[in-house]
Amino acid sequence: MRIDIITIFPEYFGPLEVSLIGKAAQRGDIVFRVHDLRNWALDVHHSVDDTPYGGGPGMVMKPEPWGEALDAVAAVGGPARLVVPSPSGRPFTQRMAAGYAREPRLVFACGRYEGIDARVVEDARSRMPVDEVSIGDYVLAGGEPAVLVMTEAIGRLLPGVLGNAQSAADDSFGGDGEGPMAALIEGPVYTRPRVWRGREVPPVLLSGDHAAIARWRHDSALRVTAANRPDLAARLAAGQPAAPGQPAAPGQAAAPGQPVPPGQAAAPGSAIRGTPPGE
Ligand code: JD8
Repeated sequence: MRIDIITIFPEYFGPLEVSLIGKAAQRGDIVFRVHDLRNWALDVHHSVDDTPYGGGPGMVMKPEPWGEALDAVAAVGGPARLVVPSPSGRPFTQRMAAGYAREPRLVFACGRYEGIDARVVEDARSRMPVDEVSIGDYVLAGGEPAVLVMTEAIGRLLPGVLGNAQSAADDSFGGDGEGPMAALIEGPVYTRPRVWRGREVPPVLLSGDHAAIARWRHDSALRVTAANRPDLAARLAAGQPAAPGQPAAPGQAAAPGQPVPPGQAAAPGSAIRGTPPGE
């Protein structure tokens, strides 16, 4: 798969050389091309932003550099889907990550400031499929961190990138956003030593009884899902383990989750895997 990224901060994408994704890129399983938008800012000052029509705070990204950049990037490397991170986009889900992992080519357009002049996406839609996507309900300063998040979620689903295909399927939300784990988040995990600071690993995990272990893990997953994700638990109870946050149809909002009553949510960090030493 080929991934092009257009940004005013190419240095932001250093992390793509690290870890699982970095190794996949070294092998050529993913080809990353990071482009500096200013290469297409053709005025003397290489400006990429201007004041918003209608007034208001901040600056808006000018359409001309984006138009030139997208024309140039789309002209090489075969047909592509354009993905534009935006706080007002459709929610990015595991199901979308799985769909993107099957595309031969993605182009990500990273906005900054108050966003990109809306005509850029309109214009691009006349030539290629375009998705405006949000990675969550919080406000970032630009699209770059969203692209790092999405490329990691996509990259680890590519054939050969994750050592063990089963580990993707067993993930929270499941490998493709379908299947039995689609609406469950994972329970706690343990490694040696068996007793650490007086805390024992649940004995069932040492029992060798694989059916009992599978039951325990499923129960743990249900418990953590109920405590931390009442929205997912409600879907499970209704017998609709659909991918979370997935709208029924494009442009239609997903069903809102129930808020967590104070005191009902698990304590911060409980049953959530902490950072093991050396990572
Ligand atoms: C792209 C500019 C910042 C957006 C004013 C300051 C995604 N889940 C997400 N939250 N925020 C973004 C996101 C934010 C962005 C840009 C993505 C480009 N900003 C602007 C408009 C309002 N802020 C995002 N994916």
